[in-house]
Amino acid sequence: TVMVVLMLFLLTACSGSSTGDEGSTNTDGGTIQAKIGVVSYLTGAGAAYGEAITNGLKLAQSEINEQGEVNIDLVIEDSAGEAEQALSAAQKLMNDEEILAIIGPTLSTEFFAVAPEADLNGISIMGTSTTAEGIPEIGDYVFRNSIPEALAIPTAMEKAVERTGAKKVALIYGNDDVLTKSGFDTMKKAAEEMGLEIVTIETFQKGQSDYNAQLTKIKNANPDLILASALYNEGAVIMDQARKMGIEVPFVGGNGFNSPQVLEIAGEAANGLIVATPWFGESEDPKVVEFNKKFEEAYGKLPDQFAAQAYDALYIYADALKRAGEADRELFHEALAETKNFEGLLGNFSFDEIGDVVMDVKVVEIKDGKFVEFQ
Ligand code: 1QQ
Repeated sequence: TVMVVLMLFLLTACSGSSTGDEGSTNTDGGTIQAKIGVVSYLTGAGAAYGEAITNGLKLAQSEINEQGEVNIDLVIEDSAGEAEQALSAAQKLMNDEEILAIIGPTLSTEFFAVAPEADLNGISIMGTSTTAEGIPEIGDYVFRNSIPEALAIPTAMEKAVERTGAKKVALIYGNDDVLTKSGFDTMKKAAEEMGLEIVTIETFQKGQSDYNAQLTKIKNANPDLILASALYNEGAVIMDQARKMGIEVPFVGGNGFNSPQVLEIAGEAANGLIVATPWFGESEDPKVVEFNKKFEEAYGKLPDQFAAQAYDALYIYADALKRAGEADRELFHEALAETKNFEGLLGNFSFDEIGDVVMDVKVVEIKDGKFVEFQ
């Protein structure tokens, strides 16, 4: 009788999973099936961030699924860079019982609207590009694999000051975005701690196209270095207009500048940008070389930091899913939180106790129209 009961149990379990009425705990022939929801900035002024992210995710997805242990279905929603749209997209995803966990949204501004809801619903959510202060602190189910500005910016500033001997700095930041404000707070604090003289602080808003007033003040204050906290669109235009006004000093930027779009928009005016990142595309690490090759074959261009972070993020999810053993939100959450010493494109990665990143950061600069390692 024990055998019969066991067989009946196995039969029901199997038929349950193959017809899909087990919800998110599908397994198919030993392969763990899972649906991951993605909220990404795919249309509008910052769409290149979301394009890179979703391309990185899709490339990882095809490799992971080919390996066969898990099979991931991505359900991708556009947030247009807007907190409200990000929230309604995420709510739609969270209402789907089959969605195991979420990746995104892209901007910290959006993430702060979405992550508390995911946390309340017991759904793990991971930012792959969100670098403002306070992200993992939102809750137990909230993670990121992007380097916080609080770590990245001071690293870039120290290197820049070391090489240039800068004493006077000017600050410029977008005051209507969570990330650009947070990056500014970090810049100001670091400047004070480093004993730098802040000669002026200027602000701008999203979509602004003329920075003449701000840059005139900066030029007159004669800084040795400009600290800029901006997304790529505004940041690139600021650099372009600064160079046209004869401001030649280097810029230290926040994470928003880690996009090839800066070069695309500002061209030669982007020379002299210094920024911290975990990603260096010219690395000879075989994993990076292979990723570059596959990415270029698939999308006709080289990957950037945002693509690499997203690619690693899906592998981190797949790894947690394998350890969870089934696509169950609770088991997945426990396994994800235990991620330690994951070896990705961006090097060795672990979560700390609150779901923030433990990883190394590099400093790069734009020189002769190219991101190179900062010397
Ligand atoms: C944030 C960022 C942006 C640059 C992501 C694209 O770091 O909003 O946190």
